This record gives sequence, structure tokens and C-alpha cells, in this order.
Amino acid sequence: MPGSATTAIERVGISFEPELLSRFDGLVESRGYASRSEAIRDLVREELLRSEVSAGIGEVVGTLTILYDHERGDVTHRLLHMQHDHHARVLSTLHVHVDERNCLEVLVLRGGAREVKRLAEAIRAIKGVLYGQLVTSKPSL
Ligand code: NI
Repeated sequence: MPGSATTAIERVGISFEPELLSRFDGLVESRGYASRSEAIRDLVREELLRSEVSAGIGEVVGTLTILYDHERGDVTHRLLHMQHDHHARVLSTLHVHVDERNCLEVLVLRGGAREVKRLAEAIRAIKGVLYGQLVTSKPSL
């Protein structure tokens, strides 16, 4: 990448039981990794991310996908107010009218890991929201 600093690489040795290594090699091949190292690095990043997000550490970016029945109670009104109350964390929304009653919405969120998780839980808990799934990442890994 132009302008980016050269990243130093440190080598480590990892011991595997043959059975575990064989299964891991199967995963490396099925996912199309060029090397075991690249696969291990991705797994480590993923686990660090999961651990830090679940501990509420740092800033996250992510999406909350929800499905709701817009005919149910005042769900549309509540969703709108919730998003305006947290306008600094809701960067964008995509709304699709799935059928006569159901709406699919994808919210792009950014903020502290704990706050984003709480906001997602609060939205998920609104009566009429039938499904909600939060996917988060760090702004950089
Ligand atoms: Ni709709």
C-alpha cells in the first residue's frame, strides 16, 4: 500500500497433533488460503476481535440487520426515534420493503463497543422487531 509503513513480521513455531493439523489443512484448503500462516493470522485476528468486542473494549464499526413488521404497534415510530436519539452512532440505514408488512433494515453503526452493543440490543428489543443480528469489526485490524 502506498504510504503505509512496512510491517515487521516475527516468526513463531506452532506444534500440532497430526489429527488437528490434518483438519486444519482441510480448512486452509477449503477456504482457499495461500498458506497456513495466512489462515492462522485471520483466525487470531477474528478471536482477538471477538474477545475485545465482547469485553466492550475500543471502537467498533458494524451493521445491525433487522426485520420488522411495520404494522405491529408503533414499531416504525420507535425505531425512528431510537435512531435519531443515537444519530452520532447511526451512520447510515438501508431500508427494503420486503412485502406488504415486513421491512428489512440494515443500520451501519460506529462507536464504543459497549455502546454499539447496547444500542443494538435496545433496537432488537423493540416490540415488532422480529429479528436482529449485529456484526461488528474494529475500524482497523
Ligand atoms: Ni418498509
